[in-house]
Amino acid sequence: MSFETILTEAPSPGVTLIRLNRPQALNALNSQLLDELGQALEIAEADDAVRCVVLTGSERAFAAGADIKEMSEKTYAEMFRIDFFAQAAQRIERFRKPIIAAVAGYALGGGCELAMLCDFIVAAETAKFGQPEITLGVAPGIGGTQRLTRLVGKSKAMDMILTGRMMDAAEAERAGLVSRVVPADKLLDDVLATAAKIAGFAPIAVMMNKELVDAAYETTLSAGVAMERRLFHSLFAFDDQKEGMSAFVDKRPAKFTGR
Ligand code: DAK
Repeated sequence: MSFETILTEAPSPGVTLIRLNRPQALNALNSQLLDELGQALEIAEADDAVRCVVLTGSERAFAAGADIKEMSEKTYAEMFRIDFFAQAAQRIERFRKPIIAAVAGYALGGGCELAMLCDFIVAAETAKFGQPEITLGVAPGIGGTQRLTRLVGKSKAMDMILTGRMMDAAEAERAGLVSRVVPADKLLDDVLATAAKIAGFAPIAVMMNKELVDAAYETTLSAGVAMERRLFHSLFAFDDQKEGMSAFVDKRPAKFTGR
């Protein structure tokens, strides 16, 4: 399928790369882009061969936010009726395979929220994160107040959201917003290698690991630990557990089959 506002590629077996592609608007998220992103994720979810997705933008911007030009004239009734952004956000929330954000340049407003919807963020040294909605007279609307606060804590989240200031990559790493920072010219190679590594593991185990980490945000500690124990037990029902452990004992690389 061909899209206009995103580009999709399969750079290595098991990996789908999705690039946001509205360079004229610093990849601002308009309805078409969110719709196409949702469709690309549907395709990746349905294809058993896809094991990991990388979401990226350009050197200048991951995404500079929701498209202000598209949003500016909308009324309350329209926003409510179309349930602005809800479908796209929920599509990513329920995506069951790992999705990594590779962020260079601006990740602002909805762009920062989109990155936070991914499983983890790898930042180029040029990355700049922010929730500048306050400067437009609004508030974050795709989970920014909730996810940023969980990731960086109340003090820094309040500082970012109430002032609209940007955080550079080093601060974002110190604060726990991003998993690591890499030189800008290495960003994509680094993240694609990470994705290829994940794509080589036992797919059911990968999906269960993702589900378990996500559960840490939704459950109590005891319920999360109980769920972890159960899923750990359940992994012994798969050939891939036997293969992974035998390969270790035999000192050879494991060949996972997804069974
Ligand atoms: N929307 C539309 N166009 C944008 C844009 C955006 N967010 N950001 C940049 N552009 C466009 C600019 O208008 C410009 O287009 P032309 O004027 O050339 O036609 C082009 O991209 C290049 O931008 P600049 O000329 O401004 O480039 P600079 O390098 O000078 O500045 C900048 C880069 C990123 C600092 C600046 O563009 C900027 O401040 N952009 C806006 C950042 C921002 O405020 N983002 C937050 C948007 S509000 C909700 C869901 C979601 C949201 C809210 C509610 N619900 C479900 C309820 C989300 C809201 C937001 O994200």
